[in-house]
Amino acid sequence: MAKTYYVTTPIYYPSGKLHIGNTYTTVLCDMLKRYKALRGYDTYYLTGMDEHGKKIETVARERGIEPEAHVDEMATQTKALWDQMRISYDDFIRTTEKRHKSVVQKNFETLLAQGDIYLGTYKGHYCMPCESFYTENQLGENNTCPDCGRETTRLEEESYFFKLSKYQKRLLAYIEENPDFITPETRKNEVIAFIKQGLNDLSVSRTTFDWGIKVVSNPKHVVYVWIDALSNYISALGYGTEDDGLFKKYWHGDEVVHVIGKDILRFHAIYWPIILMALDIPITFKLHAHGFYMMKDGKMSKSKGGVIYPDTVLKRYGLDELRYFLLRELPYGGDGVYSPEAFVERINFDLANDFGNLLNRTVSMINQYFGGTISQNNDGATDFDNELLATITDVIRQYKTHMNGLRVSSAIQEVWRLIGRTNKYIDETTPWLLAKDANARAKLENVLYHLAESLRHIGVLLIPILIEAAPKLFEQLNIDETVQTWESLTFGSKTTYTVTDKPVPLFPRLQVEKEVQLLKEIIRGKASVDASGKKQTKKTAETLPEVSIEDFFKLDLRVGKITACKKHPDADKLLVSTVDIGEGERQIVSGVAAHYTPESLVGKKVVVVVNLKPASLRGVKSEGMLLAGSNQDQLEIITLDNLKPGDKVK
Ligand code: ME8
Repeated sequence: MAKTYYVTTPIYYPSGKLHIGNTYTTVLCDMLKRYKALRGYDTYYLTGMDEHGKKIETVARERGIEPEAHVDEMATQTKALWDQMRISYDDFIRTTEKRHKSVVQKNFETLLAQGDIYLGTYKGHYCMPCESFYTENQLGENNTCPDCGRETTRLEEESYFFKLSKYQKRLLAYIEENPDFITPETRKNEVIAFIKQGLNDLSVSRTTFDWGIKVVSNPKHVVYVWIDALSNYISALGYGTEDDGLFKKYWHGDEVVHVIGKDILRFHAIYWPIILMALDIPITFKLHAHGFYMMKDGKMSKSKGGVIYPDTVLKRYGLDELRYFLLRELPYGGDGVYSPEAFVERINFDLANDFGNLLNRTVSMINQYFGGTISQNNDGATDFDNELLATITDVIRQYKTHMNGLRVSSAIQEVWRLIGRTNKYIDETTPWLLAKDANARAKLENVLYHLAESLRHIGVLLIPILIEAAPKLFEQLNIDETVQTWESLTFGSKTTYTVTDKPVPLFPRLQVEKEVQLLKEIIRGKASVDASGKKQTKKTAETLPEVSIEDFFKLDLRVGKITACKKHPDADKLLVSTVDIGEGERQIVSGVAAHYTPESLVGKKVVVVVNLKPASLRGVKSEGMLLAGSNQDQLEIITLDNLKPGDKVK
C-alpha cells in the first residue's frame, strides 16, 4: 500500500486581500503535495480559513455587514484564487463550520473536566490588530504593542486558562527526542529557548466579544483563537466523530507536515503539541516554519497596500512565473525580498533563456537535422556524454535530498544545474558543425538524443514546480505518461523521440525596463492590469455630469472650528468631532481616523456642509460633513486660517 502524506497550510484570517507573501505557503504546500504524489505517496492537502475573533468582527462591522456575510464572501474569494492558481487542495476547512465547532467544543469540555483548563482572571494589555495580550514587561515604549508598535489597551477579564506549565517538561523532552520535529534548526532552537524560560498558563477564552465558538458549559465565554484555530488540522479529518476514516488514515499515517510562516511558530511548536498531549492524541506531525517575503521597503501587510497581489502576476505574467519566483527566491531558513527587478530577471534568465531556449533549440535541431525523429545511437558516443550522465544522476540524488528536507530553493537550483550542464553540452558538442559533416550523422543523432533525454529528466523533476510548462515540454517532445514518472528517471528509458514540428516558446522574454517600471507603478497604486494583462493607468476620479449654479448654492458651506474630537466607539476608521459653526455646535462623524488622530484635529478650522440631512454612522449621530481631498493613499481635510466659525464658504 502506498505511504500516506498529509500536508497543511495555516488557515488564513479573512481580514484582507491575500498578497503574494500569503500565497507562498499555499504554493509551497501544493508543490510538496505534487512532489510526494510523484514519489508514489497517497496525499492529502488541507487548507482553509480562520474566521473567528475580534479582528474579523471589526473588519466586517467596518464594512457595515455581519461577520457571517463577510467571512462567506472572503471564503468564496479565497477559494476562487486557489482555483485560479490551480492549488491542488483536497479540503478547505472553515472554523465557522459545524464539523469544526463541535470538535473544538468537545475538546474544550474534555480539557476542562480533566483540570487542564481552569477559570481565572486575565490582566494584561491587549493589541486588537494582533489579537494578542502582553504583560507589562513585554510592551514597547508608551505601552505599545511589541509586534506592531500600535497602542494597546489595558484589560482585565474573567478567562479560562490552559495549564501549559504542566506539560512543559514533557514537551521539551519530546523536542529533544525528536530532532527533526521542528525545522529549520534555528527555529527549533528558538522554541527550546522559549520553553526553557518557563511557560505561563495560556488564556483560552474571551468574554469581550461574541464572534467565536461558545464554551458549552459557560456560554458567556467564547473559545479564544488558538485552541479554535489549531484544532482545524484534526477536525477537518473527522477526529472524534463516527466518520473519522481520514483521521485514522492520514493523522496516523506515514508523514504529517504543518507548513507555517515564522510568525506563528510558537503557537504550533508549543500550544499545539501540548493540546494534543492533553487530549491524548499522538503528535504525528513535523513542523516547518519558513521565513517571510518582504517588499524592498519592509513588511507585506494585508491592510497597508504597497504590495503585489497574485492575480496581477497571473494576469500579466502567468502561473509558473509566480510559482517559480516564490519557490526559488526564498532561501531556506531566511527571508526573501520581492523586487520587480529580481522577478523580471528570474523570468528572463532562468525560465526564458536557460530552460525555454534549451527546449526550443533541441526541438528545432531534431526537426532540422533528422526530420523530427531520432533514436538512441550508441555508435555516436562523444567525450562529453559521461559527464552529462553523471550530472543527471547526481542532480536527481541532490534534488531528492533537498525536497525531502524541504529545502525547496536548493532542489530547484539542482534542476537548473542540470539545465546549465545540458546547455554547456550543446556548446561542447557543437551540433551545428556536426550537421555539416556527412560522416558525423551517428554522433549528431547521439548528441540530440542526449539533449532530449536530459530534457525528459528535467521535465519530470519540474512536474511539482512548473505545472504548466512541464506538460508542455512533454507534449513538444512527445513523451507519454509512462516515461513521465519518478521510476522512469533512468537514462535511456525512452529510446526514440518524435518531436513536434511547431515548437512554441515556453516563456516569452520580457522587456526588462518596461516591466520593472510597470511593476513599480502597480506597487505604488498608480497602475493595474486588466483581465487580459494589459496595463491600465489609474486616472484621477472621473468628473461627474454638470450641475447648475442653483444646485450648487443649495449646499450651505460654512467655516467650522473643531473644539473636541474622539474615536468612534465601534469603528476604527471613524472619528467623532464637535464643531463650532458660529450659531452652535454640531457633532460630525467622518472617516478620517486612518489619517488623523483625534488630538491633531482639535483647533482646526474646516469647511462644513451644515445643511446635510443628519445620519447615524455605526450608531453615532452625524449632523454635517467635513470637506477633504483624497486619492487612493492620501486624505487631507481642507482647512482655513483667518475666517471665523459661521463664515460662509462658496
Ligand atoms: O496567522 N511571506 O493567519 P494569517 C511569507 N490565522 N508568508 C507569509 C507572509 C509573507 N510576507 N505573510 C503571511 C494566521 N504569510 C492564523 C493562522 S493556523 C492554525 C492559524 C503566511 O492570515 C505565513 O504562512 O495572518 C503565515 O504564517 C501566515 O501567512 C499567516 O496568515
